[in-house]
Amino acid sequence: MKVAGWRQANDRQMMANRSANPGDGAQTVIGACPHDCPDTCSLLTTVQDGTACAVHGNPAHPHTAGVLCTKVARYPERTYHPQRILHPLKRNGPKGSGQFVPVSWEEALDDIARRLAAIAQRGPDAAQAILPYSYAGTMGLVQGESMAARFFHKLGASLLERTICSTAGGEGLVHTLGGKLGTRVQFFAESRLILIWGSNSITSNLHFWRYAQEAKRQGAKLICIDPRKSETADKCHEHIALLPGTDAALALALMHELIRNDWLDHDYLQRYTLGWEALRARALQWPPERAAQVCGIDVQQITALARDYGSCMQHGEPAAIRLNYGMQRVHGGGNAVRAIACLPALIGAWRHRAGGLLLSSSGAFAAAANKAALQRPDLLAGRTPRSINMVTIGDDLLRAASADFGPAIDAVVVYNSNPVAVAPDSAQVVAGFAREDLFTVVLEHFQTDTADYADYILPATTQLEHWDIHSSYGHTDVLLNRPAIAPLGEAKPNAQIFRELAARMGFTESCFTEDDESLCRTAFAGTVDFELLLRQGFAPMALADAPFAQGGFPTPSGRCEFFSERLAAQGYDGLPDHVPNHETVGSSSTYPLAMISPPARNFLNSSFVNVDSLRQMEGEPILEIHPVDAQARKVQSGAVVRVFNQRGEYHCKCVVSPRARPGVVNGLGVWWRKLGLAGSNVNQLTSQKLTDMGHGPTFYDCLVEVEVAASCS
Ligand SMILES: Nc1nc2c(c(=O)[nH]1)N[C@H]1C(S)=C(S)[C@@H](COP(=O)(O)OP(=O)(O)OC[C@H]3O[C@@H](n4cnc5c(=O)[nH]c(N)nc54)[C@H](O)[C@@H]3O)O[C@H]1N2
Ligand SMILES: Nc1nc2c(c(=O)[nH]1)N[C@H]1C(S)=C(S)[C@@H](COP(=O)(O)OP(=O)(O)OC[C@H]3O[C@@H](n4cnc5c(=O)[nH]c(N)nc54)[C@H](O)[C@@H]3O)O[C@H]1N2
Ligand code: SF4
Ligand SMILES: [Mo]
Repeated sequence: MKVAGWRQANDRQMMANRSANPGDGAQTVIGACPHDCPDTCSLLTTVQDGTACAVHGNPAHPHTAGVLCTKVARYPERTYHPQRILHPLKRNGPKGSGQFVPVSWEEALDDIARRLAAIAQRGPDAAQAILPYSYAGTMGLVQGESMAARFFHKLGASLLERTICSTAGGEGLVHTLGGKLGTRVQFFAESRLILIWGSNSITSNLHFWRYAQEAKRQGAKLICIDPRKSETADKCHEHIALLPGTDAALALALMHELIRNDWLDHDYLQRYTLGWEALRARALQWPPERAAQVCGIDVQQITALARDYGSCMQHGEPAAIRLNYGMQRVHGGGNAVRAIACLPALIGAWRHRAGGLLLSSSGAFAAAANKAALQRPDLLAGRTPRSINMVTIGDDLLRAASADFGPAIDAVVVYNSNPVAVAPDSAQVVAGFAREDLFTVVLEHFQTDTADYADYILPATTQLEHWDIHSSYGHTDVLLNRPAIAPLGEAKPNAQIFRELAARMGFTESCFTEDDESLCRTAFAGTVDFELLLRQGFAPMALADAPFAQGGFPTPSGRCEFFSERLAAQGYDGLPDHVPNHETVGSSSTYPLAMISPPARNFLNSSFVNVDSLRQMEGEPILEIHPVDAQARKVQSGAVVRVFNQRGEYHCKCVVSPRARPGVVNGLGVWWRKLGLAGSNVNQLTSQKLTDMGHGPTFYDCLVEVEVAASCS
């Protein structure tokens, strides 16, 4: 088999990567942070005698500036974790019991290939009973969707709608600005007013926060718009604690005030936007009094925010908005992003490089990245498999075959994801993965909640052990990751595992033998200088400073589309509007509290929960509750509470705190279920209902009730 020599080749490459550091014998290897974080840091790994001793931020990379977050500063602790999976494992107990025995790679891969082939050979399109389930455990283009996508395309497996994070906002942005594009992150340092909207930047976007702090030092005003009084809200000049899912109402009321006071850039509106008259009429239906009621905030907070935002550009001072995905995990998430994305055009903020808005910069790489070359959709050869939405995996694993659905899902191959912990409505997800007749393969570093349900766990390499190449959704540089150490134990890169499975399935196309370094070269071939990446680890994309200073929106009309013909043609309202939550506060007396579950600072989704030093910093799974709501329920800080709704119950420690606003409780982080207090996490309560656009999840659109747990009262 051609692929057999991969490890020796990898070792040779790794040795060549190290730049000698004379004196102490240590070497430094340049890499990239693989995690699902907008910052995509450039890493420097110190290697001594084949062991990675430390990982630092690369001072030469402007966005990283030598600084890493607490989590990845502990990457060696995660990599050399005593519970790292280093050998293939085969289940030898009931499903979900977590009992496994080591097996050889030969035995594991032979059996997996045989079982997948048996499903695929049942008949035409039968391979759709096989589902790949993957997300952003690594954001790398190679260990993400390259060889894996080729494998599943050739097989004709079901496609996966990768919707679990950002599709609602992504669609909202695309239908307004034309792409996932916006203000370049470094120019926030020159802004005079920054709205940090649905983003706890200190936790989830630290390197943006550096630029915001620089602006603050230069006299800029920072305003945080977030139901939770987050660590970022603490450091801003103002905090607007609106109810979850009411951002579009706030944005429309801001427009109302901009119109009423004529804080508008009429020239920009006339030249570069589409549908202004219609949006104007819509916004005039949203006086601040109406929005204040919907948002659960004071009228004056809205009028003051409008004055700050509207008067800025009147004085020639740029105002910029940092949106993050936190505010689009509700029913109206797509509309909310659309409404907010209209605002900069009203005041002409795009004219300045430090004005405008940033939700995601990933569109900057769209033209340069050779995704089709990496993923080879042509291997489908005319077949059009169904798509399964990763948000509704709970229901879909339990669905029987039907004309509508197609075959039942009989096999799942999970990589770069932990669905049993991160997908909504855990009761259904767990029941699905617990099916004795479901064949489940999990490629992992650790025995996660999902791996517990596997038939086979295959040991995957970490970022220190493999090649990869990265774009970013926070900045606009491409980064290369070189392996710093040899794979631990018998671990293999995802791409290698799929190469070896492809060989066993008899896939003979030459694309199934392309090695990882070559895949890295393929990713940006012809657009990014690979030699530069090899030398310094990062390469900036060539982009305009102020993308929409003179219009040029990549929408069908070339304008900022307040009104979207494309959305109207799909049966949507062509204008942004406030779309109430599925589970609106006040609509249920049984479950009167809204629960949001934003990221914990020391975890990254469910990654790092098993790293002891980081878990110790987080302490225990907690629920923040406002003193008034706590008193009404006689719960005190430190008590174990039962948080419950029609979908299930979750036990955690209660923290009575003004970080929670009245009527809203905050369950922080996606804990591993088995490391929580009673074997579950917040997703026991969240629903599989979808967003208005993009088929996204509604994690923060969830009503609950809270009481002191019986065992502790
Ligand atoms: N430390 C850490 N960093 C992370 C992550 C992590 O888990 N931990 N996750 C990573 C991932 S996957 C992503 S997608 C990115 C972005 O991840 P996001 O999930 O966008 O993370 P945050 O920036 O914390 O934004 C969430 C903020 O939105 C607030 N929020 C919740 N509902 C609403 C609402 O309806 N309206 C408004 N205005 N605000 C609301 C929350 O209280 C929270 O402070 O961050 C990444 N970075
Ligand atoms: N309640 C609630 N739920 C949420 C969220 C929330 O805010 N609240 N956030 C949502 C969001 S924004 C997201 S993006 C999703 C994230 O969901 P996921 O993308 O599933 O993220 P993680 O939980 O970090 O799980 C990633 C897994 O991939 C593994 N991994 C990492 N690198 C590799 C590799 O190279 N190879 C292999 N085989 N495995 C690897 C890690 O060990 C880890 O177990 O969760 C969502 N779930
Ligand atoms: S998780 Fe984010 S902040 Fe931390 S090292 Fe990675 S890219 Fe940088
Ligand atoms: Mo995410």
